[in-house]
Amino acid sequence: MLVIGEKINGAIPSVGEAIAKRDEAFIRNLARRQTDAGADYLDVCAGTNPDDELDALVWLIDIVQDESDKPLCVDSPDAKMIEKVLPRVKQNGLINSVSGEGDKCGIIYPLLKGTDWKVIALTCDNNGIPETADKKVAIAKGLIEEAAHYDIAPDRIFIDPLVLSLSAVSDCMLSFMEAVRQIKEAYPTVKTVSGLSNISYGMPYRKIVNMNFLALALSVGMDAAIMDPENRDMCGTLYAVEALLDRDKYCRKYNRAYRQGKFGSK
Ligand code: THG
Repeated sequence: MLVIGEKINGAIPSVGEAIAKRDEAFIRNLARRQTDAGADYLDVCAGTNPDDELDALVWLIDIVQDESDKPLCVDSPDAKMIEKVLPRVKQNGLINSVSGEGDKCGIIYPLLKGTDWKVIALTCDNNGIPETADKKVAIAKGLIEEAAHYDIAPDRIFIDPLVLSLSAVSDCMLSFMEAVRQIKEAYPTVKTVSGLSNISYGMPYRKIVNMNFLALALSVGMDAAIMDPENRDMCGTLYAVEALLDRDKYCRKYNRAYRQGKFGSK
């Protein structure tokens, strides 16, 4: 499974502060640590202040790609913002994100045409985030079919079925898993991705819920997670579950990661 390092996100209070102060060393440190921890992509999200988003995102992109060789996951709720900052990115990575809302496809998909950028596609539209698997799958299919008009093959698309919070919607994990299954059945080469922490919103001891979310999502074939690559419990879960699902012959990766100190007691 691919790991998208989540830590460079202005919505995290300490990071938002560092962005406001333009504290370069703080951001470099996050980029370095996530790279050393084995992240495949580094998410960069300027966060909550729309007046400063363009300037902040360009600043983040410049620093992160100077510090790390990892490709970026360019994260903004504003498709026009992604369009503006993309020329600044040196190595093709992952756009986070497109969805069925407004004209996002019309802005984002042309950016991918003729490149090897990949894209995260959220299963939401102008009606919001659907609860049922059927509606998630219908939106995913629409986003994949629309991408084909721009010569974007399904293997460049990571569908994010947007899991809700378990404390509010008690079958949200079941509909998430059913959506992943149906999407993969319809498009065997399409990828799937999720953040790991929405599920436990409003619950105590969130990490136990998040870890088990990862395990169940891996069991239906989730391909990538937006997560903290330095979270030792989550890394342990990831390696153990991949081995349990026979994706790690002779548990070699599990054993190596343990020897490298990626999980286990310190
Ligand atoms: N899907 C897509 N993009 C996304 C999300 C998603 N982008 C934003 C968000 N959700 C994923 N990013 C974060 C970033 C930080 C945290 C949660 C989600 C967070 N971090 C804790 C902190 O830094 O304090 C630490 C968490 C830990 O140690 O595990 O809460 O769903 N496409």
